Amino acid sequence: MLGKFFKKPADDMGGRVPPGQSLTARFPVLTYGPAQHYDASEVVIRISGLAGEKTLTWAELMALPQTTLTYDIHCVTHWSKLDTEWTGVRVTDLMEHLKLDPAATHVMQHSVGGYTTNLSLEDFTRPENLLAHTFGGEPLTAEHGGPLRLVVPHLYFWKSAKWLTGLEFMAADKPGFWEVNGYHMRGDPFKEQRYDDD
Ligand SMILES: Nc1nc2c(c(=O)[nH]1)N[C@H]1C(S)=C(S)[C@@H](COP(=O)(O)O)O[C@H]1N2
Ligand SMILES: [Mo]
Repeated sequence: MLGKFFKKPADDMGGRVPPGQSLTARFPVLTYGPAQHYDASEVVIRISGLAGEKTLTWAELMALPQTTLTYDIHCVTHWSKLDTEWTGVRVTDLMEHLKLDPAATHVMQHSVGGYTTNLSLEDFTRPENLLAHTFGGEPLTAEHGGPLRLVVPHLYFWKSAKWLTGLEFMAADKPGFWEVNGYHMRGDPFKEQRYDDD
């Protein structure tokens, strides 16, 4: 028993890998529907709801501080990938340029093609979250959400919208695309919040 107690589970890297996940060195593509192909010059992020109406162009986003961070990502389809490196604008740096109504409690991410996913304001404004345009030092490919996607690494990866087009600030929580279809409203991988009854 003692031996078992002291032995780390084979592949959880000392607690870095959430329950039910396997490590992959590959970078699987998971998209509902086709990938979206468009140029960085066409990127416009529309801010709406309880942060006023505002648009941010690619040039405006590139003029904000750029941050490179390395962290692990976890997909609800049971793969995790360690030490992925992303560059982009921190959500917290973007928020400094928005006038947030104190009534805002949640955010809906909107994408080209209609994909949406919801976050609480607390989950959205974590310091490690990025509006990312670069992966491992290379421009983010279309398959992985380039030119610009959100990366929210502490939640399952469906909470990170590819081909981001809008951030809608809301006074209540509302399910996005997969949440309407039975996925959990929050999606914490360490709590295995996969489905809405987890
Ligand atoms: N716009 C959009 N964003 C999306 C998706 C999608 O289908 N459309 N899939 C989500 C899911 S389920 C996952 S696991 C990740 C996958 O990102 P990847 O293809 O870069 O691995 O993107 C998320 N963001
Ligand atoms: Mo996913």
